[in-house]
Amino acid sequence: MTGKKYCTVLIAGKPNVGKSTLFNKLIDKKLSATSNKANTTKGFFYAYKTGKNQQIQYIDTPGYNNTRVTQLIQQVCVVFIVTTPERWVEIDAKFAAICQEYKTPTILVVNKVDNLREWSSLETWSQEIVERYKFKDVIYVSAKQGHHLKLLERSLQRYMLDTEVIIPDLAYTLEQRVREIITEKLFRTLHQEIPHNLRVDVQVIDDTIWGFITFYKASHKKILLGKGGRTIALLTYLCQQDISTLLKVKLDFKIHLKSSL
Ligand SMILES: Nc1nc2c(ncn2[C@@H]2O[C@H](COP(=O)(O)OP(=O)(O)OP(=O)(O)O)[C@@H](O)[C@H]2O)c(=O)[nH]1
Ligand SMILES: [Mg+2]
Repeated sequence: MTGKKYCTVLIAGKPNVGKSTLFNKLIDKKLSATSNKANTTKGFFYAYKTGKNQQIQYIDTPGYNNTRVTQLIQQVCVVFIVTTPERWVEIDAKFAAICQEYKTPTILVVNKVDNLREWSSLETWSQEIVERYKFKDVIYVSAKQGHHLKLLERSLQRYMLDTEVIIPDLAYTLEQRVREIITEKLFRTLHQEIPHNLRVDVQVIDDTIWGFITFYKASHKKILLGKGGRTIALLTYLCQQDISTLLKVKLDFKIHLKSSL
């Protein structure tokens, strides 16, 4: 044995419970887009947190309704089922039952406890779920504030595998990172249904990063532009800020709207 440990963790849960916020905090990077709109995350994100003698792979997911999620349950060491206080619904129960069926250890992660005013019933509520769905542990966290994330990491220790291999961090391309930044700003700036109906592509041409946003309805173009071009200017500004933080240098960033009418 080498003393090195490795673990893979699937982060699952209903839309909007804070899966991506938790993922970004755990890996200490802003990788996955977050917003207060449901279904912001469209794909899967894989990232590693590498310590001196251990490595944890976290996987952010687009929600329960995906066959890949079900496949991953069978491959990972642990599943975090993320929920918010006293919001446990049938779809959570169904997913927890699938994890039980595959005998994959699950940890109940109760997020957004910073919003909680009344704690008295939380313990009874969570204990009932823990017992019914055979969760190995329950951890109350605030992903946004970064509270209790160490407890969460600690809860993984007994599921770590002994392995010699330390895998280098998966490098997402600049285009992939910028695409996620633009997606996040679209979700944060526009109304509920619009970002779901846009396509984002990124290309680096000479010294400029171009974000191509394809729209499928004339009304969406109007909304993207905003009055006197205000919305697109705000979007460009917000993206530019995150891109500068990411690259540590200022690269020119432009948005181009493309019609698919
Ligand atoms: N108050 C509070 N808000 C949080 C916390 N974690 C996440 N949020 C907010 O909850 C909203 C949803 O967060 P996301 O991380 O995008 O949620 P998600 O589960 O990945 O959502 P989908 O990708 O749409 O499934 C965002 O507005 C976050 O800022 C938390 O610990 N406390
Ligand atoms: Mg998400």
